[in-house]
Amino acid sequence: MSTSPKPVKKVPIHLQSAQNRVYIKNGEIVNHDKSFKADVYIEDGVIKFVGPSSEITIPGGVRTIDASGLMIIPGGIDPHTHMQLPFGGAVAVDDFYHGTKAAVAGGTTMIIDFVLPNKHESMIEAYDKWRSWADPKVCCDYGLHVGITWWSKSVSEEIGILCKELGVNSFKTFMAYKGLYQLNDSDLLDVFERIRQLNGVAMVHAENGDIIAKNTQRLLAEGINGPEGHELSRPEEVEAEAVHRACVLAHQMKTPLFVSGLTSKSSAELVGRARRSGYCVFGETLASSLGRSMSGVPKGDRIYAITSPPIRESAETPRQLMKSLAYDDLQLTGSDNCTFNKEHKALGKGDFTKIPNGVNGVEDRMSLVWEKGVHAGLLDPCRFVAVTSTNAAKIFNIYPQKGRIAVGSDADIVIWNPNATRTISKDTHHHACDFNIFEGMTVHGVCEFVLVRGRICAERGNVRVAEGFGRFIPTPVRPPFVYDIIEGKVQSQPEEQHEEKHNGNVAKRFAELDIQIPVQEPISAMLAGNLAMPAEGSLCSTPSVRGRVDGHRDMQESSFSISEELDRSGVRACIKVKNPPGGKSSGFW
Ligand code: URQ
Ligand code: ZN
Repeated sequence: MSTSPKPVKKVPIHLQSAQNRVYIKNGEIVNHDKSFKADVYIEDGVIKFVGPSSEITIPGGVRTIDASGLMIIPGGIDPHTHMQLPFGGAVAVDDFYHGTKAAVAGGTTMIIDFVLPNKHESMIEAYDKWRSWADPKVCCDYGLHVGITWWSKSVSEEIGILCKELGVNSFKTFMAYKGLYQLNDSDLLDVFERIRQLNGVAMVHAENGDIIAKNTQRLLAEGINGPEGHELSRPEEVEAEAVHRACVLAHQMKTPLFVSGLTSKSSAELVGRARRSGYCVFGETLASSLGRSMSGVPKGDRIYAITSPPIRESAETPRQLMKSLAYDDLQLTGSDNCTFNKEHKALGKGDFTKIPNGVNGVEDRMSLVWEKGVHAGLLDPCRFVAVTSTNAAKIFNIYPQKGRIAVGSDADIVIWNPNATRTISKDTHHHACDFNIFEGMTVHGVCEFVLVRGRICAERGNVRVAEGFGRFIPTPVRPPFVYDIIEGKVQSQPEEQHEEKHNGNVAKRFAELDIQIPVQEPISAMLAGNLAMPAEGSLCSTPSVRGRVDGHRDMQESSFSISEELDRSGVRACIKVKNPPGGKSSGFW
């Protein structure tokens, strides 16, 4: 048997102008399903090589970045932003330039924003308006969800055109904002049915708008008109009731449902139970709810943190929501970035219903999830990638173009320093807003470099974006990650993901990898070299990827396969569906 090493085929690199070629060496690549050491070569905005340096010859003139001790992760995808949204008598101050500059500064390289038509406004005219706002200004790629704020035959026809011709696959409905965006159950059923017919994804803002209206009337009549009235009008159960109802309505229509902006443990648990009952539902929580609570906030300062659903009072909520992300009761994080200046918020002095709703989050989401998740020992780095990038790419059907470090994927890349810290402040953030709801918070997890389609847009804190460099990214209908569940090919969440089994899984996984991490030792210490990453890399402890029921590679897995020896992705064969959607399940309450 030959003992001499196999001759290694060198990958020829054609000479190109240097500015669009970057080589990243000595880093730890972290995808949602595994992490491993490899170099990355980028050309023309696309990842052309992932592998050991021995397999590639880099000519001179290529920008080389030494990522020793750092992580190479897919750029964040924020599926929930409202740049320059006209709302509550004001216009959000983060326009598509400032908002995407802030996104890039924090390691997010794609946003998915919302077209929100006024009632009786054409969906397509509203879509064209948002495109005219965004296209000339975005510094990173973006997609669009479209809000269904009213319902009629013409709306039904227009969303068909949006799906078939205009690159939209997801539609937001509101159970709150009575008189503005809210739909009743009958319309929600029709909307969900139509979305299913189009192989789209239904989204919902789940709060009971009728209860909110009633409570608001009573609070104002009792003279409670300060910012504290906002959360009093919509306590957690007002969200949980709507979450439950939305899951049942969508399940009855066999429509996949994305519940956006969850703010409480009770709602997250409802989504987890629905998933374990076979419902095709995904849950998102937000930087604002993960990063802080309203506990101990003086009354006068509350006005600046008004958003809907609200940031909750309990200091326990951020950690509870992070655990829900760890257990896969929730699948991803957004920001709901919709920023207003102090003068706008003051419109609601004396009447909390007039405070424009919305806060910042798009710049700090990645660091907050790292700080409260990975550094706190609740998420492993792979799960961090899943909940900040990959799951959004899969749900909205742009994976693996987005959401993965792999040959052929867009070079949306963050070189992440897990142990560096930064202190969040309005004095240093890139938002257009004159305050920051995380002011003074010190967080672990900092971008050393951010590449947007191969262009270095942030380098060691220096942000150099190009207005209009971003592109609109169509989101095609029938995302396999979603519709394989609807069509009964995979289960939305295997039983063993749940909390009491999850902890066992994490301990078992670390034992298998022979990593003795003291329970309270944050995983990022492993990345800091105190605990060596196993040579073969590590598999995600809470896999968010689901293989096909026949055990073959998940169709979602990158078709740009990294050279075989590196790509031993731990795709899991899935468990056969027990209760197909709309089938025998008897509810999940
Ligand atoms: O409710 C939303 O998501 C939009 C209208 C922004 N406002 C907010 O409070 N998040
Ligand atoms: Zn929103």
